[in-house]
Amino acid sequence: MTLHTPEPGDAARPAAAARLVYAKPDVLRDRSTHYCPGCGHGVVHRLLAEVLTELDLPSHTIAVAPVGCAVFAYDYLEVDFVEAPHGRAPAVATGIRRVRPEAFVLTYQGDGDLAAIGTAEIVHAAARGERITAIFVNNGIYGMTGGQMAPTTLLGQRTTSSPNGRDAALMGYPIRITEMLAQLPGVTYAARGTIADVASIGKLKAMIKRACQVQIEGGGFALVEALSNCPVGWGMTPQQSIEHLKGPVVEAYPLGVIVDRGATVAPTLDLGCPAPAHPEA
Ligand SMILES: Cc1ncc(C[n+]2csc(CCOP(=O)(O)OP(=O)(O)O)c2C)c(N)n1
Ligand code: SF4
Ligand SMILES: [Mg+2]
Repeated sequence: MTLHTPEPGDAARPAAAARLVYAKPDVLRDRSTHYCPGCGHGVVHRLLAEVLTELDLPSHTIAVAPVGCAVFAYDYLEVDFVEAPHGRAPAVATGIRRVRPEAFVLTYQGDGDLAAIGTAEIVHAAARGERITAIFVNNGIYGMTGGQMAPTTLLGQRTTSSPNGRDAALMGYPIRITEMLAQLPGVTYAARGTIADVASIGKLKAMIKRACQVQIEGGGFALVEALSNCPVGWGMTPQQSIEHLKGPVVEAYPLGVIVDRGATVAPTLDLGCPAPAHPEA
């Protein structure tokens, strides 16, 4: 990025005004996205681009794109991508890990993708302690297909397939899948953040960075859930959706680091399980 260098007498632009406050990382392509106004996916893309750049990872990265609104992530992030069928990103990433042990392997999935059709894949990739960094964008709905109920949909939430609100007796309870996965010994790191406000975005970035560092340091499975919004699917303005995110959504899905077993520490619970071996680390 070229900065304006003030000339003597350039009163309109004093030297202090040329201080660089923020620069878009090159890995975030300079193009507009297909996301709806106010959608949180773009924020998560930016954080990923920043973290990959700060850790010097872009040229080593093989990412796996989901099916869902983020299906075009490969068009926005300048890293190698493989497109997985709906829900199968962890399985595809496992294959990449097997054949490219030196690569930095990243998955990006929505909640329909990860917590519904792909439940088996995420559970078993986590249980195997795959050395993968998984980004899970939970907006509590199937955004791409028209706002149907997902496993993560809040009780009482109206969706196109729960028009009277999600009823536990009929439709079951929301799944806190990150807490479920965190119990598995193969999971080195699991955390939940949100894009709801500036301070939270900073914390979410730190979580994503930690999840990437775990992989670099040879740890097991690392997962970051990003609570996000879907103004269109929620039937709200972007501002209303952010207020909803900060209120009922965060209440249902508490923020913070759920587990950090340390990259080099053998992850064990009271299950008598040995730590997964990562000979390539
Ligand atoms: C095997 C298969 N089943 C169903 C679909 C239809 N489908 C596409 S995206 C999607 C849901 C996406 O929701 P989510 O993963 O939460 O992503 P979001 O759009 O909310 O970001 C579904 C059900 C599909 N493409 N492939
Ligand atoms: S439908 Fe929802 S998740 Fe998809 S782009 Fe629009 S706001 Fe984002
Ligand atoms: Mg979703």
